[in-house]
Amino acid sequence: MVELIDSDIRTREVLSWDGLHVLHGRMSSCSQKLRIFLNLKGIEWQGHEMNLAESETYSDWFMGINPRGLVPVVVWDGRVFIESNDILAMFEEKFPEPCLFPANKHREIDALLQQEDDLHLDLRTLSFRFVLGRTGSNKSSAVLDQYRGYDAKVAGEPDIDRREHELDFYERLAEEGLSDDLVRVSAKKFWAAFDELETRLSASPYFLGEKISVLDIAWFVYASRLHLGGYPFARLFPNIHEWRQGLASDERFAQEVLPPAPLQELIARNQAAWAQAGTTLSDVVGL
Ligand SMILES: N[C@@H](CCC(=O)N[C@@H](CS)C(=O)NCC(=O)O)C(=O)O
Repeated sequence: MVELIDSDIRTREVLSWDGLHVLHGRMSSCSQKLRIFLNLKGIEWQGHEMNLAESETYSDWFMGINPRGLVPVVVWDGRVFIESNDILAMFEEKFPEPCLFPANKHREIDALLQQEDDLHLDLRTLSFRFVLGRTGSNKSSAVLDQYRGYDAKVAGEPDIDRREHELDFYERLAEEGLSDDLVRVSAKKFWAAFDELETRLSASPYFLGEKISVLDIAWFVYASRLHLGGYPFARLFPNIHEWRQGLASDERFAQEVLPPAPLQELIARNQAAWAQAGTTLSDVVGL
């Protein structure tokens, strides 16, 4: 569990917030996963939406509660938690009903959630290019330098590794954009993961059997994002297609992955233009 200790927390005002607060991003996949989880558990929370396009999570204020500059963050009666998968596990322990981490499957869940976390920057790559239509960086070098330079700690230790990971992504984005080659590398990793998930879904309606688990939530978020980007699930992975559609008919899932109206319009415009130019996700990756 990644919980900040008192000396890590520089934005002291959050220590006096009452109740459960979630700092999140509307289109952030980890935030969507957490919101769906909270919906299924029926847990009440107060939201603080961060604008990722404007790099709000790199501000002094936000870095004072997450030295990694990432959403989601949970502030709960003066305690500050980061890392979405750890946060889900904590809520499972405190709110066991309905069970979303089946007791006998912890090892499998850990492995598949780790795989999901490892694919995070690949999702961002495909998402930026085929959902947001963004091929350049939204973060200036001044913003990145400031982010690198924070003397921020997690559990009292310098925490530069996670930031380096983000910096690599954004610096490469600024220098090289999102080339077809980069997109293909990311899509290949997803292909391998989906191939495995498709097989699981041929044996049962959900990834771990008859009941929805945290894995369905996590992968629903990824599949929904790629669906927005034009990923041809119906043609390539019919079980995943049906499973995603089934979950999307539940408002507790659907409302959290729905892009705001202006983004929906942008996606529709971009998809039409890419179809005409022969540069959709399927065209570029050769799906
Ligand atoms: N391992 C972290 C990853 C969190 C993460 O990467 N969050 C992204 C949004 S999904 C973020 O805050 N990005 C900020 C940005 O790119 O400006 C977790 O699971 O909480």
